[in-house]
Amino acid sequence: MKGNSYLSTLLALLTLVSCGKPVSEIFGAPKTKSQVGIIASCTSKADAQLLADDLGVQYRVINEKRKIIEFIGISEKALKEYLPKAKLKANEIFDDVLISGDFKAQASSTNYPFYGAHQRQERSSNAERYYPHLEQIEALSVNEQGEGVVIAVIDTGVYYNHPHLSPNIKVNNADRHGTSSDGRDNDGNGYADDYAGWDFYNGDAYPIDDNGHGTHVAGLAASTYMGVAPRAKILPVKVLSASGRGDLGTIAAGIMYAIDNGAHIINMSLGGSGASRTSSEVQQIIRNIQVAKDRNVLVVSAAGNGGSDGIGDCNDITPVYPANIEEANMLSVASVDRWNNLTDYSNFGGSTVHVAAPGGDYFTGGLLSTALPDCNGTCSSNNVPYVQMMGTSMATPVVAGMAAVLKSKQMSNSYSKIRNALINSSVQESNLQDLVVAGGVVNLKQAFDSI
Ligand SMILES: [Ca+2]
Ligand SMILES: [Ca+2]
Ligand SMILES: [Ca+2]
Repeated sequence: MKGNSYLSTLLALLTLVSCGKPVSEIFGAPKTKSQVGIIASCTSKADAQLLADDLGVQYRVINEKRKIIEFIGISEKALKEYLPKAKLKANEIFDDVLISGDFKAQASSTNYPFYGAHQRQERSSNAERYYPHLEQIEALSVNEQGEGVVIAVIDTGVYYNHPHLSPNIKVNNADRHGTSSDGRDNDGNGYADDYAGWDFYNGDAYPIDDNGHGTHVAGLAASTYMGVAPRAKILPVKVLSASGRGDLGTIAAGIMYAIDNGAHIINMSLGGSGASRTSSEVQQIIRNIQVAKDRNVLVVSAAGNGGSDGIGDCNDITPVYPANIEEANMLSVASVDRWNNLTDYSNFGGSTVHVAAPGGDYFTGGLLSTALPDCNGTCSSNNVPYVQMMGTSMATPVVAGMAAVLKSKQMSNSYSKIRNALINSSVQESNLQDLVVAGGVVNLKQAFDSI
């Protein structure tokens, strides 16, 4: 019988291994795409080694504690055929993340109302398969989901009618959109008809995303389906143009709006190194972040993607704003790959970049998250576009979502308590010691247990 013969093969190999057969384990991140393998969950590292030896392939331990192993030099199909025989858990093989490609930008001049929440779709039951970053930060082993917490996404806007985002949009019922709008500022907050956030770039009440960046960011933090905090609310604040550009003054205004309209956490996946700290616009942002601090709001900012050459720079030497604003409520985020190595593009800084989180890499692709629709305005509820993107822009909302979960555990948790928990509970990595203050990669389970 096949099963028995395999069992004996395993036993024979066990002997061979104990007699000093060369191990096939490899260390370090891949250098080329061909060195990227298939991720599987094994019952133990010893099993993985037996399997790799038997198949004549190499393996790399991605997370020993959680027994996540990468097999290099074998197809997913072959591994799937083999794993059940080896009594490993074949159902936990990851694909390289699915779905990528084009998304269509909408015309920035068009105002699409928020037309109401879709039926909530809970987090994907096989989230670790398509959203491996959730597994990487151990988000799936924490039951708290960010309920009651508001994350302001200060970005290119948010496609708030996406079925996996619309149930989580923070709406202002005093002011209304579309046919219910009256052109008046009914709640007296200074913004007429700001039902679903505000568009500071175009100066209107419809912060719909005309780029795609902000929608992707919002989904990583708090999509109902794959967000780190799938029950947190998203406050859309558009400060960047359809091409992803903006100015610091507009961003400063967006920060103030977020503070005044219920944000507990502000996500800023934006920044630049051109500005001087003494410029009036940077000073304005500093003042607004100080106001956020007084109101107990945590600000999570992208460390940056290496400037014009795309190779990560040191923020200790070349400051990026707003990430480099040294206020106690600022948390600056670098990006690591699937193997917890700093990505080539990510900025770093042993004293100015605080934490590192998964942000996608060139070998395995970007993080998968919500995208703009390929229809206009009100799309059908089965139009659920997704796209991959990579950058510190993606690592940042992963951390913002984690902060929301830590906040919802106990709403009285202060920005400093949350920030310290994220830094101090990071999984230590020797190669990140001098690159980020935390010396490792954020981990939601550990942060959650520590707070
Ligand atoms: Ca208003
Ligand atoms: Ca109104
Ligand atoms: Ca608009």
